Amino acid sequence: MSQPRMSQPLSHPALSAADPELAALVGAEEQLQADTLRLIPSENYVSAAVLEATGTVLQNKYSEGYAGRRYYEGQQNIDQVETLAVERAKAVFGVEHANVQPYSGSPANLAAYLAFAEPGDTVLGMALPMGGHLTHGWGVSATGTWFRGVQYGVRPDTALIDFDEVRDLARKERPKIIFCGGTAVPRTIDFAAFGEIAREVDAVLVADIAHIAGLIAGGAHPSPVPHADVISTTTHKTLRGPRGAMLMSRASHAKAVDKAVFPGLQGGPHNHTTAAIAVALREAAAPSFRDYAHAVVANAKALAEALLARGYDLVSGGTDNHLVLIDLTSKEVPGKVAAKALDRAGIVVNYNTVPFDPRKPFDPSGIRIGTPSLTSRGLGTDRMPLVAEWIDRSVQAAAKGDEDALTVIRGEVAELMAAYPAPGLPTA
Ligand code: DSN
Repeated sequence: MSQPRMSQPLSHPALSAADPELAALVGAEEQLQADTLRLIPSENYVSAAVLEATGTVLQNKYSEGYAGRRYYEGQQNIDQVETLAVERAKAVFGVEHANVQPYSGSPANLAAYLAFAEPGDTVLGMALPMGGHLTHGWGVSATGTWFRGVQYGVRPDTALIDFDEVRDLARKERPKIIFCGGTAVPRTIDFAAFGEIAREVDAVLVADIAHIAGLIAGGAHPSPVPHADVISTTTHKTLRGPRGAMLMSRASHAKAVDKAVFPGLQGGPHNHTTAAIAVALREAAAPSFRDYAHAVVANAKALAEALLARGYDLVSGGTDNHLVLIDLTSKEVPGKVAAKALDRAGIVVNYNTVPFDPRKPFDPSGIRIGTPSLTSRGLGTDRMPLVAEWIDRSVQAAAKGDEDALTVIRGEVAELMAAYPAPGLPTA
């Protein structure tokens, strides 16, 4: 494996001159992202163009308000940047309204609460340990303390969302908002079923598509547009944009959404991020992005098959999207032990709860993996058996405490990844 270039970053000359210590850390991170197999399903590599947009002088500008209605002057260019992002979001997702200002996913979801509920109101969302998100009303989040979070889960036998439970809870609790979507859901979200339930109880349906936005944009997952009142998404996962977020809605909800984001929750938008979102959306509109989205899913399915063939238990038995949730109980290796061993082997994952996990969230039974990043580097289905083999060997090494085996795998990983240059990273 090549050595980290701690003292000789290949790029960022101004940063290197002004702050060599920080520049070295950036260089080391570039090396790490180049050498490793990054399997965290919420991460990706942005293109060089998206990366450049985030580093522009647009970050010098304040622009509270919206295009044509700002509280600061000098918006000749910023208004156009934001309008481009908004129009591209509307076109890519087929929505009537888009707000591109939320700083990230959690503020975007909080803005949805602000727009459609009062403190103390009941909201219905998927429980975090079942695959949901903190901001869907989970207790330790502000959304579960300022609002009354009621949570649905998955069926014990199939690990699929239990729509009988969702419907029963909705009828009984009459939530103001229903959230669907999550962070560890390996199967297609049935937006139509959620929409029907939300309409029956007169709730606002918020589809949080953060994980699958790129798949939806590329036609590899059904769209929530006909069914959801509001769509919340981050922009940096499968969508391959900068770290940011968007709220999209029907025209009838546009005012409420915009007012909640600004002035309700946020101050000035991050214009450099808005610009990078616009670039990412242009990329997402290209025919090649459809290929990318479908390749992400094909890779995840191939990886799931290869893991099943090696005797791994997968939550729900496989995947329909970019994500695979592995229950390591039968391997007798805790998720955290496996994740840390995999990290030492150059394979970056996160430990994760599995539905009905008997272990604690900080020391759960599973690991969560996904294929957005490796697909961005050009790995195809033919490589997935090898990825599964590395995971298997690493888990076995973790069980035996075999550090030498992990070092060998790390070398193999770095060698293969060198053949697949990562978008946006300097090439040595
Ligand atoms: N942190 C994100 C994830 O990894 O899924 C969700 O917010």
